Amino acid sequence: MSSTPKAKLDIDWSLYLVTDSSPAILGNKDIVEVVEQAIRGGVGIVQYREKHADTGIMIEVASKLHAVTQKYKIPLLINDRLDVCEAVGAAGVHIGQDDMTVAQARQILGADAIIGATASSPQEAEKAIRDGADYLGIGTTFATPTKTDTKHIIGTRGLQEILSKTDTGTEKSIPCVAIGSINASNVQRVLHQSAAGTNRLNGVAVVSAIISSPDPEASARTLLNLITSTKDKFYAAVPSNNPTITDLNALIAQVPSIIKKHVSSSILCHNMTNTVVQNFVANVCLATGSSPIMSENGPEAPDLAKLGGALVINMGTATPDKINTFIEGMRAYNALGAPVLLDPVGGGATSIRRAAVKTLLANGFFSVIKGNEGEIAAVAGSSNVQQRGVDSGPSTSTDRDKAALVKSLAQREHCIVLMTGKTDYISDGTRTLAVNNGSHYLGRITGAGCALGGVLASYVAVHPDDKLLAALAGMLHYEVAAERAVKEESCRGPGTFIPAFLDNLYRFGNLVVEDGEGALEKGWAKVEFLNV
Ligand code: 3NM
Repeated sequence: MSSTPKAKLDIDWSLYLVTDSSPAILGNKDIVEVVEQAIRGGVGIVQYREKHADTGIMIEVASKLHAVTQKYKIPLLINDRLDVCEAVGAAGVHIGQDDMTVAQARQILGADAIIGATASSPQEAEKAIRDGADYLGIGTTFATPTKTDTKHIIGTRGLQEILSKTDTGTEKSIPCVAIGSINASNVQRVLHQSAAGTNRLNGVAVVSAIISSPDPEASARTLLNLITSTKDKFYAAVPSNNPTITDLNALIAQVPSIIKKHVSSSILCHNMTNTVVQNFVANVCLATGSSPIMSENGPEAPDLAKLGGALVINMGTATPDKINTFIEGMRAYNALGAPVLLDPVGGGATSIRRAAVKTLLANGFFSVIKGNEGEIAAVAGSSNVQQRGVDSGPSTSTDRDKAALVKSLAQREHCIVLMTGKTDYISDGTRTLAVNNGSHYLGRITGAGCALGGVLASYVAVHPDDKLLAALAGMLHYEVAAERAVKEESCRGPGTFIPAFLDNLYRFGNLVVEDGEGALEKGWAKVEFLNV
């Protein structure tokens, strides 16, 4: 076997190309040319996969591919066929679950060969690692027409389970790439949602997203840019480089400085919200210190996303057109790693809205998901609360159930989840808090929940390092202002509450700016950590 073109450690796993020469995928293009174009677009490793050709033809194609990959100094692996690998001096092989074992391949090819294995469960992953695999191809992520005999479609949740097992802690952690219907529209979500703590995908493997493309170089470049930007601005709720504050007093002590930062920020709050509440939400944003824009024009989202603010996607009064606009907005903000808040208004009310929630979750990722109990249950897919319109129906869940649901959804979606109600529950998947501030008048006016969404989004944008803390600061700004408003003499009911509330959002924010902690009464934050 000739020398490995690149040391194993040097491989860039971000974008891994698997070939397919069938006419349905390749069309009438030439596979060797397609591979060269893809490498120019940023592919870092190539696997020659051919299930039907004669050995002689395979060796001919493989040696041409080997010449190309050597020219660009990247490794060529051969799917399954050790004989072809040895015949052309390729860098190694990829072994499927139905092929020989990694240990057998290692015996034949030796220590220098790169040997990868397919795994669709934690058990398969653990075995491949024990047997000495150099990397894992994990999936099948989503159903794919490219390979219909796949055993398991595991989704991003299944990837996450496998990734949690690939760092053995003591011995080694090995590179993992996900495979199965991954393309430009879902690659960022796959990277984001599959992460298990700091165990993350090293990249993705694709066939049709590049091989079927009329312009393989451009498709590879687009994919690589999306992958690199997601890795750079990885959107985990709690960044690994930031110690998380887990002491309640220490957490609350940070709140005034975050309110200060927000009040003087004029940070952009981009609302794609429902037609009932637009004016009120814009006024609440202004009163808390953000700068609202109520744009529902999808094509202008990429420009707005560059301005450092946050996007709110509020599903109330949504129509099919608006769902497409939401997707355009979400993609623009996801691409820059900027915060997106989902308010699934009425998400549990009708089958159309439940489907819309699924569509949104499938097309991007959120930093915050907020809603009432029925809405959060609908997002979790565990809806046993039938919503009446946009209000939550009667609940049969205990406080513990609600807190546990919020925490598990936060873990699943890798974001902050807030369930509003008499007690609000908020979690980042690790820390879960109950918040008992606020006023019953907030339940008597329209738009109170929607406006809170706007406030949380811009708070997360001013303090992205700890999104739970940022959202808590936004909630406390909002709910303490409501408490102060009801104490005003002018506040005699829901109608007079609205102006008193806007005044107090503004005045409380300014008071914190001027007096810091001095503005706050003892016990002002009715917050507790929950052990769920
Ligand atoms: N292996 P596309 S799925 C080659 O799950 C292959 O092990 C899979 O093709 C597995 O990127 C797959 O076109 C095909 O969906 C992936």
